[in-house]
Amino acid sequence: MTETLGDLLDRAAACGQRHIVEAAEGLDDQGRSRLAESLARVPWDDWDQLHALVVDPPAAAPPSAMRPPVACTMAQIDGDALKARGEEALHRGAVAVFTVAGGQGTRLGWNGPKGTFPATAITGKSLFQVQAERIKAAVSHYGQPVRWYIMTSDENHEDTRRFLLDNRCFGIDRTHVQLVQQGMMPAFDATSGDLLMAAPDRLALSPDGHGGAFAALDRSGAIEHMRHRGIEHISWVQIDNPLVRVLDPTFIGLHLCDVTSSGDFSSKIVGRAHAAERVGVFVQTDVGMQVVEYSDFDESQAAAVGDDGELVWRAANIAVHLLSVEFMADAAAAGTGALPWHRAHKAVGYYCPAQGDMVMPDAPNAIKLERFVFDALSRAQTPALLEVQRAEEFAPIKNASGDDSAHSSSALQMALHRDWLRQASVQVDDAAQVEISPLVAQWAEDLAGTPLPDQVSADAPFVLEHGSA
Ligand code: UD2
Repeated sequence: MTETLGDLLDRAAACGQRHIVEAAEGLDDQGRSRLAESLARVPWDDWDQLHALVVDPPAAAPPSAMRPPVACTMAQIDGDALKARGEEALHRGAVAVFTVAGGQGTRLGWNGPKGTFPATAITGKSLFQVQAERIKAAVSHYGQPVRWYIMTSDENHEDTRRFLLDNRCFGIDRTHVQLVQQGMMPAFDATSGDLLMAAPDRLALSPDGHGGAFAALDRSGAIEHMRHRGIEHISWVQIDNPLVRVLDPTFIGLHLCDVTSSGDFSSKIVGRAHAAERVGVFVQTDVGMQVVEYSDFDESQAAAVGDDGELVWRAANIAVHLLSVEFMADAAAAGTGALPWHRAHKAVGYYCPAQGDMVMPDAPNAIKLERFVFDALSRAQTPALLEVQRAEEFAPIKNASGDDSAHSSSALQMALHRDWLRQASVQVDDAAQVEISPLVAQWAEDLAGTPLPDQVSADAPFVLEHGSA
């Protein structure tokens, strides 16, 4: 039963949020209904716990008794056998793709959903188009429709829907694409713990973290939809990585059949590039496998080097997972309390009722709370890790410049595609600008049988598109 504005304002007052009650007094009917919508997003029943987490957080410390996790490498596994098992699942239509794309992408400074960002080196295909083409390649290869679930948030849901429709889902049957809206959480004043307002008639809200996916998939009926469609596992990928192999039969085979895997939660890792790389790290503890986020690792620990000269904590989380539908259903049934809230200290502009104006702080003034999917690892029986090559699978676009930027990602994409052409005995200039569509190849061996020139020079960009000579 939805609470009225009066009920919600009573709850706000009981939680010491009088500034909101006062703001409501000056609103017209439209403003009052907008404020009611905002206030309905606040988990009032958890107020005391959340307020304490904001104003008096427990000291963050990585788990005790950590040790590096065991991961499989491509050299160790029977790749052909596992690939065959993964292909069986794909031929059965048992695997769907789940793309988390609800983030605000503020670091990129892009005005729109991150999935609309032009990501490929020469043709500038959007991140959504790249993933759509990878899905299309699998559909034509395995002869089965692939369901594509995309997580959005209030901030980008409509724009995402419009973009995909305007682009006719890049050739994917639109009935096979389902947008799933995640929950939102209020932003809190970092000092007082008071709710921040974005305007006189609404709170400052932000997406509740990709860990909000379990509740979102359950609430939207997507889990039931998957069960009904015979989907048993989802391939979980982030929208920000144009090299991500959204359906990798070898990884699927390992997840389903390898002795190290209970088939509920598996992940890909790469070797961490350096001690300061902003990625989470998989660790093994006495209570199971966990990911320690880069923000929770102290510098000395993050830089620790073993006798082999490698980083001790090198198992970088590239956010490529396989989860069983039943594992997700159980995680959703465990309720929103099953995953811990993580605090992010950010600068958030807010409406100040006392001044009757917006305040735009330079320094972080707010606490945002998010849930992370990898905190569900503790619910998995034996999660499996597969180490893959960074150069082949990881070129994220997160920042406007520097590391993990569009520039660094384009360079990595072209280096990989030049390497594939060389493996196919093409002479390629080091400075050649090349782009190979996922519809042509997602692995080097996919180029077998594709007509290729003897050489590619730096004189003109070289693009291999589906159907191009
Ligand atoms: C994430 C991982 C980091 C590493 C890195 C690899 C976390 C907290 N950190 O760093 O360990 O794996 O990726 O590239 O995951 N998203 C949503 N809803 C939200 C928040 C995020 O859909 O409420 C999506 C977002 O659209 C993006 C992905 O999740 O695709 C990660 O975004 P992020 O900014 O939370 O994490 P990031 O990229 O700093």
